[in-house]
Amino acid sequence: MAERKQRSVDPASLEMLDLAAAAEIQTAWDRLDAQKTQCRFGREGLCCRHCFMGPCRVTEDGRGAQQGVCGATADTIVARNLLRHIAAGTAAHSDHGREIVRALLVAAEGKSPVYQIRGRAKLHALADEFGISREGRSDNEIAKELGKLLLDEFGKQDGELVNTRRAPEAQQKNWARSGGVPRGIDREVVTGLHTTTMGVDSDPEHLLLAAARTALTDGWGGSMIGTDVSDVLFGQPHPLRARVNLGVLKKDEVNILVHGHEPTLSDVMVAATRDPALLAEARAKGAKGINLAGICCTANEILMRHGVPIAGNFLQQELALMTGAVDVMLVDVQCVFPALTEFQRCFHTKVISTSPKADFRETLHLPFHEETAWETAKQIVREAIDAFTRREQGKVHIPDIQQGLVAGFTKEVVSEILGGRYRPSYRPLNDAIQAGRIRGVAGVVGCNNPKFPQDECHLAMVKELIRNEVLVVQTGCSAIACGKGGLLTPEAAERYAGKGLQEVCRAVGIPPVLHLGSCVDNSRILTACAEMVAEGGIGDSFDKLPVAGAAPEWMSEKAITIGMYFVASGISVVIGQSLPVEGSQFVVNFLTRTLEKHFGATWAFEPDPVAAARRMIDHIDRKRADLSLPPPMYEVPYAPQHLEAAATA
Ligand code: NFS
Ligand code: SF4
Repeated sequence: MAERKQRSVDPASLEMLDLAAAAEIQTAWDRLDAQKTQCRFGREGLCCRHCFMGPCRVTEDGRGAQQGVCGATADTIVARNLLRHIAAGTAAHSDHGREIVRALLVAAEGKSPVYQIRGRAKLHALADEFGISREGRSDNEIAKELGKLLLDEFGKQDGELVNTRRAPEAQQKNWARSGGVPRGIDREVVTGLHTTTMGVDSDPEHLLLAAARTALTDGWGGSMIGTDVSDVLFGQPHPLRARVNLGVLKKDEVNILVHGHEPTLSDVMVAATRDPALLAEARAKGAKGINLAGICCTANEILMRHGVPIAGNFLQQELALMTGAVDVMLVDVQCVFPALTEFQRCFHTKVISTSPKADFRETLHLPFHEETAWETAKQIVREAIDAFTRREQGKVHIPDIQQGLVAGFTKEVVSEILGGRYRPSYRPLNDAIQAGRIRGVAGVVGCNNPKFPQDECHLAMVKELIRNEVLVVQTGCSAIACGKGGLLTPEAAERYAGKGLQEVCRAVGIPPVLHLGSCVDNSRILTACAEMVAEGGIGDSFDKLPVAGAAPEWMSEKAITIGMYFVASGISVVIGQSLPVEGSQFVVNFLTRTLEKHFGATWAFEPDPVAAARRMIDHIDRKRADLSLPPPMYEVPYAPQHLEAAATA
C-alpha cells in the first residue's frame, strides 16, 4: 500500500484518507494498489484490439511478437492508439461545446426562463468577428444566427473551422503544409476512428499528423466554441474572490455538490440554490441555508462566474462524500468515478446523474434538457433538502481546511487589467516580457493522478516557475490544486514570486498564478497567445513566444488532446507520466523531435515537477535568446542556461 504521505500533499485529503482507511472504505488510491503492476503493453501503447484476429501485443525489442496478425508493427499500433485517444478527447470537449451552443439556441428562441444572453459584449464581439450583422437586430436574433453558424462547425463537411482564422499566419501555414488544417469537428473525430480501424492507415507519420489535426479541432473548435458561447450565455468572468477545499462544506446547511463539466447544468443550479421559495423549504426542514459547491471543471465554471466555492479537485470526489455532509452530489459527464454510487451505501448522500448521455447504476437519473432545466434544477434541490433530513450527524466529518483564492481571468480580463478598461491592451504584458521583468508565460493545467501524490507536482512546478519570473496561467484541476495551495492570491506574489513578477503583480493587483477556468478554457490560452502575438515585440507566431505548457499529473484522454493541440499550435508541452507511446522509438522521436519541424514545438516527458519546470524555463530562455530579448532583469534562482554556457566558455 502507498505510504500515507505518498497519496496527497493536501492536508484535507489526508485527513479524509485516514478516515476512509479507518472505516475500510476504498478510494482510488486503494484501487490503484489493487491493480498491482499495470500492464506494460498498455502503458507503452503496444496492445491492439482493433480487430479480432487479435487482440495483439507486440514489442520492438523481441520480448514477443514484433507484428500483429495483420502485420501491423509497433510504430503503427502505437500511433494508431494515440490517434484514438486524441479522437476521444476531442469528442469529449466538443460534445460539451455542442451542448452549450444548443443551450444558446434555446435561449435565443426564448424557450427557457433560465438561459438568457448574459454576455452581451462577448456576443457582439463574436458577431462582428464572424460577420453577423447587428444592424437593427435584437440580441436574440444575433445569438440565433451565431448559434447556427457555430453548430454548423460540428457537422461541417467542407472547408476549415472559422476559428482557425484567429491563429497567427505562421500557424495556419504550418497546418496547411502538414495536412493539418482542422475541418469539421465531428468529421475529424469520425475520420480518426475510421482510419485507425483494421487495415486502413498504417503509416505512423501520417497517423500522427492526423492526430495533430484532430486535436486542433478541439482547441480551435469544440473547446473554443464551448468557452466563447459559455461567456455569451452565462456571462464573461471577472476577477472575484472565493474559497476552496473540503472545508467549504457546511455542517448546518443543505450541501449540494456539482461534479462534472457542463455549465448548462451547474449554472442553473446556482440560481436554483438561491431561489427564495426553495430556501424557505430548506429552513422549514431545519437547515440554515443551501450551500452549493463543486468538484472538477463544472466547479471551475461557476467559480469563475459566480464565485461558488470549490470543494476539491479530481481526487477529492470520493473524499468529499466521505465527509457525510453532502446531501446530493449531482454529476453530468466526464471525470466522474463510477465508484461514487457506492458511497450511497455508507452515507445518506444521494448521487443524481443528470446527463442524458451518462447514467450510473443505482443513481437517481434526472436527465437535464435545456427546455426543462429549471424544473429539473428545482427537483434536485428538493431531493437535497429531503436528504438533509436524513443526514446522520454522527457520521459528519468536515475538515476545517479551506483557502481563499482569486479566479475569473480571461483573455479579455487580462487586457483590461493591464491596459485599463478604456484602453484594454496586452502592451504592458509584452513590455514586461521584453524588458525581462517577466521571463515568459507558462500554462500549467490538467488532472490529478493517484500515481503521483495529489497536487504535489502542480505545486512544486508552479512554485519553481514563479520564483523564476515566469507568470503562470492555469485551468482545470491544476488550478484547483494551486488554489488550495494558496498560490492564486495576490499575497502569493510576495511570498513565492521572483522580484520582477512581484513588481508586475503589485502594479496591477493580480496573483502570480492566474485561474483561467475549466479545461475547455484552455482555449483561452490560445486566444491570449494570439493577442500577445498581435501586440508585437515578442514573436510573430506562437512558436516564437517565450511560453510553454505542462500537465504534471495528467490522467485523461482529454489531456492528451489538449497537449497535442498546444504542440500543433507551436507551444511546447512537458507532461509528467509519459504518453502511452514508449513502445515505439519512432513515435517517441516523432513527438519529442520531429514535430518541431512541422509545428515549431514538441512534447517532453518529465515526471519530476521541478526538473520539468526547468525544462520549461530553458525553453522560454531559448525563445528569449532567439528574439534577442535580455536575460531576466533581476537575479534568478535558476539562471538562464545559455548565459551560464557563455560564462564558462
Ligand atoms: Ni480536465 Fe476537468 Fe480535472 Fe483532468 Fe478531469 S476535471 S476537463 S480532465 S481531472 S483537469
Ligand atoms: Fe492485431 Fe492487426 Fe487486428 Fe490490431 S488490427 S488486433 S494488430 S490483427
